[in-house]
Amino acid sequence: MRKIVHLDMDCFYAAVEVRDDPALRGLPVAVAWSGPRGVVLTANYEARAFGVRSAMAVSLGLRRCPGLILVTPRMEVYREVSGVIREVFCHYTDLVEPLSLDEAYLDVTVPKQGPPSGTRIAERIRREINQATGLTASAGVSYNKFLAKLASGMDKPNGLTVILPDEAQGVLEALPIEAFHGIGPATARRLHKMGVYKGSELKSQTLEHLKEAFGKAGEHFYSIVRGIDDRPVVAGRPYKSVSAETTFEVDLNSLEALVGELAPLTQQVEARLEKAGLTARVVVIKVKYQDFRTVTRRRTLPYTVHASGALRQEAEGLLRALTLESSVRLLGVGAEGLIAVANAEVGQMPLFSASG
Ligand code: TTP
Ligand code: MG
Repeated sequence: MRKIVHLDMDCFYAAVEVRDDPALRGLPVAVAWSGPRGVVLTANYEARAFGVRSAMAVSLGLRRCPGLILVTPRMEVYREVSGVIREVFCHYTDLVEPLSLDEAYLDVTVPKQGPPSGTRIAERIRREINQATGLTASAGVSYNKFLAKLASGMDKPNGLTVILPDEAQGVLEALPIEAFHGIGPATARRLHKMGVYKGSELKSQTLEHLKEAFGKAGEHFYSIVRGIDDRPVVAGRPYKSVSAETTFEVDLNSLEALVGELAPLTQQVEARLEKAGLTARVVVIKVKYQDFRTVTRRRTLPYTVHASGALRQEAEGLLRALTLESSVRLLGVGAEGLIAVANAEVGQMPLFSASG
């Protein structure tokens, strides 16, 4: 049986800002790009107590928490801290799969040093991270990735949760389906319509039924609710693409209406690229018609979508070039051709030939 640890820094960007400016300690802080259309990247726990959340408009954050202190992101500092925590991980295993700057899976089945206990290794890693960075991390320990990630979120901040094999079934059965990683709001709504609100109810669905309703994702749901997840921890797996999509409550039937839905999607993609320290050279849009037929359009850019707003502009261009064949139930935006920002910054010139 494998020993998997999922580590996740606590309110990462905000924690770095409070660490570096002690005057902020104890006050509600959000990290956000400035401007009227700014979005909260993250908030500390003081701000979360007022209902301030990641991906929330700054304007709403200020309404919920009038005393909210806004800090501009310092990506280079977050990247540096990210490097430090990755070094700590490597003291224990080379099987480290980063998910973003502040989060990683570790396979510590055969650790390089330390006790042969996933729990005690996770404890040591949390302590070393704290000593090296002054920041806290939460950890989850279990026998697969899905359960380890679930566990790391159960006692945040600064917590450690272990899900043992004989506890997994009970935890999963009691879990509200929204809390299953990979079940988004649209899927959750559909499951609710099927009368499925928690794990035990998901578990009572047949594989055939779930496949019919959700395709390949349905098979995944069938497995994870049984605590089955054979995905290996793949060291340093690079992202191939980053995307965001939304299923509309009511199908849309004009390009204009679709264009109006782009901004939150491109902002999510931009935020995730930023978080991973990546930029992109290929923009993709995806449109799913009411009959589930899907079309995608992509464009390779002669530059990276570094500049804020570039992704939105390009996605809008691709969308406007479409002729809608019927009403649309889902819109997606993706970024591919990903490059580490560190490399892209060497120059604004394309790093690869335009045909690549
Ligand atoms: P998360 O680990 O999702 O959040 P967090 O570390 O701020 O808080 P938690 O204690 O719940 O783990 O994301 C890590 C960082 O990534 C976060 O500090 C800011 C950034 N981020 C964005 O830029 N946009 C987003 O939508 C999210 C969710 C995070
Ligand atoms: Mg985090």
